[in-house]
Amino acid sequence: MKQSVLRQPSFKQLGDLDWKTWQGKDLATLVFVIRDGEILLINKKTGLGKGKVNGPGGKVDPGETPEICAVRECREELSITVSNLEYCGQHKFQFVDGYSIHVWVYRTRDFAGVPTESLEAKPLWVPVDKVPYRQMWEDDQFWLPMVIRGERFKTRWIFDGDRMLDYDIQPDGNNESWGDVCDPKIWSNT
Ligand code: 6OG
Repeated sequence: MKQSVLRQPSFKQLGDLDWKTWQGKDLATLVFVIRDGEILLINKKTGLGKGKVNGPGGKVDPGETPEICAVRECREELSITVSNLEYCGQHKFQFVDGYSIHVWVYRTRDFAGVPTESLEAKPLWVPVDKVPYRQMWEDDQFWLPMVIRGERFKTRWIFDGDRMLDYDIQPDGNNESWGDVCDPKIWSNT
């Protein structure tokens, strides 16, 4: 009988990797539109994280800047044109199977068009204090509240498939305050 070969991951913790020379195999973006106390999310229908709730975004094409990619992905996935993107932070995701992805995160209050379902994504607006973290990647609960509050970050993560094994979040300054979404009344219970 054929024996299946179990490959042990060579790293499980952040300290098992040399982060100074780390480079993501892919470069990608995430965009969060926030307006009137609500955040625009998607049910992701294709690609990495299919079946999860996430922000619109995707892999950066050759020759694109992350910001141009962010605008293009929002057009392709939701038929909206986002503008005045604010940089929020970046994630270094390392998976134990060897895959890695470096993700730039943006937020904005400004867009044109009506968020419309595509083959890649179905839009959903949710109140900023009712984000469905249990339907999202495990990391999101740690940093998406920072995006909403306007706190920038630099993060590193180790994942085994869907399972988060280790992480580090470093604060990296602040975005300009958005009084409406950072309303203390909304945040008093968190
Ligand atoms: P496409 O396959 O759609 O690009 N992504 C993650 N997003 C979150 N919130 N958490 C993660 O934890 C993620 N890993 C990847 C970045 C992949 C999209 O998936 C996002 C891109 O928007 C591991 O082309």
